[in-house]
Amino acid sequence: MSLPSHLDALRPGRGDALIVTDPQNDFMPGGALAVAGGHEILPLVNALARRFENVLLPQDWHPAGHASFASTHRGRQPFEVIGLSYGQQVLWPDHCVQGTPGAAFHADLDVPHAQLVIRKGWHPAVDSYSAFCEADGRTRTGLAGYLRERSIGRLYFVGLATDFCVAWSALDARRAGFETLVVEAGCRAIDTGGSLAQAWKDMTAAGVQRL
Ligand code: VGL
Ligand code: ZN
Repeated sequence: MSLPSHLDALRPGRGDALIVTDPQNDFMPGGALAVAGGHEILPLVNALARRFENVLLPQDWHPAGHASFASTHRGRQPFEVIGLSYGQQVLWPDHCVQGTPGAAFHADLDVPHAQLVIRKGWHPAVDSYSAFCEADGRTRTGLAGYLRERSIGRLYFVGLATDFCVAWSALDARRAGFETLVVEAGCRAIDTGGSLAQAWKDMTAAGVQRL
């Protein structure tokens, strides 16, 4: 596919990375936590990724019985919010269970040159939307250190979902001092309880650029 002109004009270099967040089967239509239109991003993501030397793939990767699954909590339903030890947690359908087909990258994702797959959400008791830091706000994934060691200072985000994993990662990227851009055409949202509007409000306030 040909890129829209504002993306066609991008000339990413050594210090830039494209972060393709969670392009996994369970977030695609038909998946356990389907994001509406999730698969529609793939042609643009594939075309954009060809411009980048540095492509990174966060992968949601939960053990069975994860704390973010509604099924783990007696009497709870998906999309309810409960309090866990580290704060408020949206409960989800079981999704992206380690080693299952739902956790695999979508077959139409075409980024063979991606350099790093970073798995997150593998601590049984803690969720991790962000690729940088778990939902307890303390436990780091090591991604910021990896990027620093490689002198990567500017991050372009695409992927799923805009209002959870993309937004939380982009906010943490800003906190860690990276120049941060979200390519809106390369994202799709879950949008539960006003989460999408809130995510853009928070990202804009934090200095995330909306492309
Ligand atoms: C995500 C909810 C639960 C995401 C992951 O990738 O945005 N959302 N786990
Ligand atoms: Zn998850």
